[in-house]
Amino acid sequence: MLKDFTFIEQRELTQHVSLAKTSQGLSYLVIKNDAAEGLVSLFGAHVLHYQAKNHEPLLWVSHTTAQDGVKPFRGGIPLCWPWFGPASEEIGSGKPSHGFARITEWQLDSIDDQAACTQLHLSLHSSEQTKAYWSYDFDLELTVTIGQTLELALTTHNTDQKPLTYRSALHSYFYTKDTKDVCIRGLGSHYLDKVAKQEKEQIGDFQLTQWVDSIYTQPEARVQFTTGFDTVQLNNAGDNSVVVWNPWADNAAKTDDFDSDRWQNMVCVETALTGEGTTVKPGKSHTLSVVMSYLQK
Ligand code: TA6
Repeated sequence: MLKDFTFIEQRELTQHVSLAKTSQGLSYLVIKNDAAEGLVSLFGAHVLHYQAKNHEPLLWVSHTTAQDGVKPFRGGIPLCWPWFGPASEEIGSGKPSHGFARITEWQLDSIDDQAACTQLHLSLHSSEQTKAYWSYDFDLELTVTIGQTLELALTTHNTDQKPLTYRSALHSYFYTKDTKDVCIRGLGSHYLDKVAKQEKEQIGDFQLTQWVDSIYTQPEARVQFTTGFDTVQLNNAGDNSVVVWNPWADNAAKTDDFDSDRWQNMVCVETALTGEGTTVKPGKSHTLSVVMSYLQK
């Protein structure tokens, strides 16, 4: 389990899931079943750790991440919702980057627990607190399935009387051996290079050689990448883009919760709903999901 998280108490909920608390008062779900182990914070419904038997950890978490229930964790799978990046003028200035789902306490609704597969059901419901950020009524559900694969499904239910448009990303930080080991395929050809501030065409597979912050707008449903430990496949659904990010040395050094000496050991490959996002009619729902699996060596 992640050595950066020290629990002062732990209580069994099911055969493979316990509820742990830290001295900062945050609650975490610790999962250990026959196939894998995982760690999910109720703050932000944030998957922080997943490690399948006979594999390295899949996710990267900064050793200097905040754990204060105010700042979002740095690493794992932050849930960017109901917007991606800075809030638009329409939403209003001064709102948190990547939305408020990752900085809000979620509730655990239920656990489906089997020997080699544990499914957590978490939810976040509109409230006075959320309406300070975003005026809509909504129910947001996250299902996390921990087994030989890691699956996340984020479902937005529009319980308002008017259509809502949202953007989102399962902002996954993957653990890599080194930048030179990263090769990504299935991103499609067109992307928005946020570093160069240009639209570009991807020629061949993606190699990680410099600061990258790119939104691929025509990805295939299956994106595959190498980490130096494994070849990982993402089966994405409900998305309209995949975001690739690595801050590189200078930006990592300038970010206090980002390890300045471990930026070479991560790459973000994000299942995302960016640009126009998607509009959900009153009473309807939309799901953004990813299945993460290992391809045989
Ligand atoms: O997904 C890439 C990105 O939008 C980058 O621009 C960078 O800001 C990254 O997300 C991390 O954002 P955060 O708010 O978590 O520091």
